[in-house]
Order: sequence, then structure tokens, then C-alpha cells
Amino acid sequence: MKQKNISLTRYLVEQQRVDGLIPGQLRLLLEVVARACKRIALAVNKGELGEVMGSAGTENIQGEVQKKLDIIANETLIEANEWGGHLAAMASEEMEGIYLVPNRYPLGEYLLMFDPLDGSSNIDVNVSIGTIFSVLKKPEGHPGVTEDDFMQPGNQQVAAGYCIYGPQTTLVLTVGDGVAMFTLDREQGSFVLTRENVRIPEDTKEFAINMSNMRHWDEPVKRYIDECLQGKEGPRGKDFNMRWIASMVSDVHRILCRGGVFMYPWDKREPNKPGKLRLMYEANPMGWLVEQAGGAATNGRQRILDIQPTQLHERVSVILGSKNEVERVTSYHSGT
Ligand code: AHM
Ligand code: MG
Repeated sequence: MKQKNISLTRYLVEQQRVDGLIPGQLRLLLEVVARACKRIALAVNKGELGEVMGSAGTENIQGEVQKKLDIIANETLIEANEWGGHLAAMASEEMEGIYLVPNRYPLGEYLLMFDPLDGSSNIDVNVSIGTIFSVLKKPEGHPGVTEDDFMQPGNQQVAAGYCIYGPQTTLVLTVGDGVAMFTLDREQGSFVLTRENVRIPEDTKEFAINMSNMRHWDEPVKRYIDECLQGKEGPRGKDFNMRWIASMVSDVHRILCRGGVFMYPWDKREPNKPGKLRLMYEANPMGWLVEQAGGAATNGRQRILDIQPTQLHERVSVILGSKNEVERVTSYHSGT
């Protein structure tokens, strides 16, 4: 499907000019995020050769130990984005509160949220990791920015995507017009369009879940996986395959490329939390990408994109991927 060397810049200019889909400020924002991802890719690739591996000896707001690369990626995204005049504020998995654009820079219309380095347990073992981002418009009608401005459901996103740092560095993007993938051409130093109109097959024989948590799951999830495991002899009448990379970016990327269902459900280990993954900068952007590619994303009871957030670091149960499988797991939750 490779087209004639269309760079990310050209793709965005055409989205702005021809299709009128994105305003100039949003185009700049996406270019700046992509530039930051290129820098993060360089740091990731250095590995042991750079001062980037291992723990930073600090904890983030979620009580997770931060890796050096978590902090480097967070700082890279902030430094790249704060001066351009396209943003009002940012929020990140690695920062407790929102980050206001410093007074010395003009204030823009957008709010940017990110998980700067998702799958960080994979950094030190040289397995694919990524940056996830979500963009909202700052509500109008009042000056300044507060955390409340971020409390918008995922269906209000104006852009979302991720960059995967794997065998290739690939930026995956939606602005509400399908999903496009751009591979980093290191010689050219730019992201080049390599796939457009990505579609997730509606059916699949592949599931992704951390099976070691099986004893903690709720009945509907147990039932679904149990039926998959019975294979040809069971009610599904087909054999299933399992993959779990423990890096949501990589698992979702595989699903966008060849289908599958990904689950990180609520479980009994922390019964008061709805799940492990974060709504605003993990589930919402991934949920929108998956929907834009013809898949589905729910928390078992509700479409992820319709959840009204109440906290920046809110957690959520996640079931996403091939439409028919997501609908099946969701129906098991409602007992149908
Ligand atoms: P992180 O954002 O701190 O890296 O955590 C999120 C990651 C996801 O990428 C992945 O799906 C999940 O945590 C893996 O969790 P587990 O180690 O419990 O399997
Ligand atoms: Mg993450």
C-alpha cells in the first residue's frame, strides 16, 4: 500500500487544506509531537550506550517507580510543546497536576495529554515501547486553564495517536478521518505515510490478556477466556492464539495490523480501582484509534469514549479490538 513518499508534514497540510479537517494550530501541535517522538526514539535506541537505562529512583503519582526514560520522554514532550503557542496546558502520566504553558509563551487552544513512555517495564529488556497522546480543545468562555477543562469524555478528542519504538519507529494517528501510519525514515529524518485507512478485521482468533491474573478476574472475563481456551472443541468452535507484550502500544499496534482483542479488566487485586490502565491518556486515545479502524472499545458495560472523567489519572477497565469479540465480552458483562 506504499504511496509516493508522502511525509507527515504533507499529510497534515493536506488534511488542513484539502479536507479542512484540522486547523493550523492542531497541525503544528501534531508536527511538534511527532518531532518529540523522533527525539524519544533516539534516546530509546541508544540504550546502554546512553544514560537512559534503569530506574530514576523516583515514584510518579500512581506510586510506580519511574525509569530514567519515563522522565526523559516526559521532559522531551514538554520542552517541545510549551513554546509553540498551540497549547493551553498539558497533562501526563508522570506529573501529578496539569502543566500550564509558562506566561512567557502565547496561550493556544488545545490541551495535550500523554503517557510519555508506555510499557516502561519493557525498556530494560529491549522490547517495544511507545508514547501515547490525546488532544482535546480547551473549553471556551473563561480565561486561564484548570484541571476541570480536561474533564471531557474521549468522544471530544480532536486528535489521538501513539508512536511505537520497535523494530521500526511508527507514528499512528487519527484526526477523526480513519487511521494512518507513518514509518520513520532515518535517512530522511521524517515520518513517511506507509498505511492509510487501517481496518481491524471484525473477527479474530487472537486474544491479549495477562493470564497470570486469571484467578482475580470477574466471571464474564473468565467465561470469555475459558471459551477461547477450549478451542475447536468448545462453544467457539475454533482454536485461539494468545499474545501479551505488556506494552499496550505494542499490543494495540498488533491489533491494528492484524486484528485481535486486548483486555486489561478490573480485577480483585485492587477492587476499588476500575482497572489498571488510565482513561485519559491510554484508554481514550487507543479506544478512538481502534474505533476509527472499525473496531470497538468498552469497559465491559459502556463505550470507553462515552465515560465522563472525574479525575486526571482515573483508571478504567479496557476491552478493545476486533468488533465482534469486544461485543461478545461486553454482552457477557450484561448477562446477554
Ligand atoms: P505503564 O504506563 O506504567 O507502562 O503501564 C501500562 C502498561 C501497559 O502498557 C500494559 O498493557 C500493562 O501496563 C501491562 O501490565 P502487566 O505488567 O500487569 O501485565
Ligand atoms: Mg502506560
